[in-house]
Amino acid sequence: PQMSEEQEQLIATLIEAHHKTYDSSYSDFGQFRPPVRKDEFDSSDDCSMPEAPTDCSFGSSTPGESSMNSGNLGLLASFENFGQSASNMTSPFSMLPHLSDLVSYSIQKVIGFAKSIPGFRELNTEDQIVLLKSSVIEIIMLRSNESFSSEDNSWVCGSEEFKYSISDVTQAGHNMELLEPLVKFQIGLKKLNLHEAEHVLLMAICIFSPDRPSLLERERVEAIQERLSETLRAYIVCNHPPPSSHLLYPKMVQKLADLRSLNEEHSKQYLEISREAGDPSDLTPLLLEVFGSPLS
Ligand code: 0VO
Repeated sequence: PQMSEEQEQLIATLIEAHHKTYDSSYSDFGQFRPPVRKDEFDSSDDCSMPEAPTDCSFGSSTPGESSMNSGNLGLLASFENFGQSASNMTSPFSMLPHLSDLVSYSIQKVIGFAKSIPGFRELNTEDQIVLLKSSVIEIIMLRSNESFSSEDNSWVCGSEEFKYSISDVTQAGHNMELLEPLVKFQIGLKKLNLHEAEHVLLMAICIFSPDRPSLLERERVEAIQERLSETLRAYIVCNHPPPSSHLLYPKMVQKLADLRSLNEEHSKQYLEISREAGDPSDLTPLLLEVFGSPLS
């Protein structure tokens, strides 16, 4: 098919909306609560106690009792540690505050993107909320592909401190049951080498999924998704040269299926994290609203 003027305009609108809501310089990341990475080679928690105290009034200082002395220091260290853990133990997930802020910030950007998709504002408010709540983690997984590096399997958002490895996400409470398929998904998506038009259309198509539970007007959602899908197919035919265009559309549809399963696993793990998080304020009010609060 040839692309219509309406389809060209739709793509232009989506690309503009994405540019307004995705900052490729990641300049806001410094406003998030700072990332805290636990040292993998030191199992003891940080307790601001010197490794080898020069003066220790508790240690038996009699010469020849050095083995006994180190034993005392071990006990003392764990005792001090224990005393501090009243505040420390409540935060088992050191990366949670930072990643909560990052995802919370991303949710706001995704909402801004969704609102500028033609047809979204015309839906009833209930369906707008249903579509956003059910798709937002999928859109974050899609948009984060822009910072994902298949070289070292991490999300590179500017500086070293905003580079997120698998280990960093496990330090927010997630486990490999999510991270293994998530990283595979990122690698596979990267390999598709999507044009920007295809990337933004995929996100828009994902938001307008007519099979989300409890939609009031599925047909209207379906009609909008149909228009977006038709535009994507026309774009690929007209602008994506072979061989990479080969089976590109069905491969993109498969990515939407992968996202459903990632969404499901994320929901489970999020629920567990929100239960186990020592401090509820490690999360944000927006996260509690979108992904649910354990107290409800
Ligand atoms: C967004 C990233 C995100 C996930 C699972 C990288 C969840 C994290 C925490 C996660 C996994 C919670 C609570 C953007 C970029 C990078 C930049 O491209 C832009 O929007 O963030 C990741 C997040 C891996 C990386 C949040 O689940 C509720 C523990 C999706």
